[in-house]
Amino acid sequence: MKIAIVCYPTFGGSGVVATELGIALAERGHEVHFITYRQPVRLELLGNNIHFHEVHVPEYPLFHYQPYELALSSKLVDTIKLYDIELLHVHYAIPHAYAGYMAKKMLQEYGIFIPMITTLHGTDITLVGKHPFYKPAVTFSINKSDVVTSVSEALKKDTLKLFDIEKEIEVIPNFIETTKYKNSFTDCQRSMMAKEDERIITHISNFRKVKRIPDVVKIFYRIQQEIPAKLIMVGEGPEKERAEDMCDNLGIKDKVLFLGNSNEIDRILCFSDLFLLPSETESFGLAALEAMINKVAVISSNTGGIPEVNIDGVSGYLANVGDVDTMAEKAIAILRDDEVLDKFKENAFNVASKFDIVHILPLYEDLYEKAFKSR
Ligand code: GMT
Repeated sequence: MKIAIVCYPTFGGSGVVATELGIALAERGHEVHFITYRQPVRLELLGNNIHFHEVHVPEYPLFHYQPYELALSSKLVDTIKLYDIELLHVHYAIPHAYAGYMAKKMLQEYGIFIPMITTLHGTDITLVGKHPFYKPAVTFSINKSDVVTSVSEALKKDTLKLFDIEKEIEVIPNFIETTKYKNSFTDCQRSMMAKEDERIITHISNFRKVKRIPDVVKIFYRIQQEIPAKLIMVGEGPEKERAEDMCDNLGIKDKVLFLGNSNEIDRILCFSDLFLLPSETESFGLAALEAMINKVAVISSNTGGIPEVNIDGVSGYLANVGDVDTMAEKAIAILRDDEVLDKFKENAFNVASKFDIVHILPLYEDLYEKAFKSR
């Protein structure tokens, strides 16, 4: 099938899911066309059946806001016509499903009928989409999609609660390619990061408020009072400076490494013992899944879709949002004993394996087939 994928190309779960899905579809013989404003961060290899088309938005001084949706829907029309694309898969209701619907309508003028799949990732629903300024457009875009998917049962429930949805929502979780991890890294450079007797705690995110970065620092502060440990913070975002100041004020700055954005998170996760994800809300928590497949136990909040991924008492522990005391206490319980830690690490890997792409990809392909046939 010839498939167009629209996503946000930056660091962040939805872009990663869209990119990995596109790569896997291309490996299965589909022709995949990414259409977005920049080459997606994890899309390194372009080839015969994997293409990237950049959306350009000309700057015009009269406009206070440059019209990205307009440029995107025009680019969709041109690309779909030029490459005879058969199906459009947009990740994020805002503004992608909205622009996709316009493209669909314009294409009908040329006698082209293309089905649109919309995947909801969370921020488009729980954080931004529910705002009254966007709500009518988001509701409309979801209802006008031919197929709608959400990345967790929790996100499906939130969507149905927040919007008047007439469409069936299919849950297709985030996924991971386990074969990549079977033989794990042979050059896992743990000694560069910590001493032999130190545990390594990791947090990876885009450092937005929703990630509750101060909680990460507070949990680590309590852990290192009991157990020798280092904290590795990966990512960039608005809360990073505050976290750096906190570490300085708490006198732990020599135990915390801020690494910035990384394309090689597996190299960091391979020597990590524990992953912290105390988010305010999280539709799935792809970062936790990526940690788990690298045999890293997880301490997280019990919000949104996280309990569908991190299983309490098995792959780690969960606590209420903001309950840093319980999170620290549970973290220490896992980290204190080698045997306990090894058990949680092994369990984390086993739970993560259930989200292998081999189970998830056919779910998308089935939906594509159905949508294509019902054009
Ligand atoms: O929260 C992020 O780190 C980025 C965000 C995004 O929009 O890309 O991630 C969302 O989509 C991911 C992929 O489906 C999910 O795993 C994340 O949980 C979700 N983030 C939130 O719901 C806050």
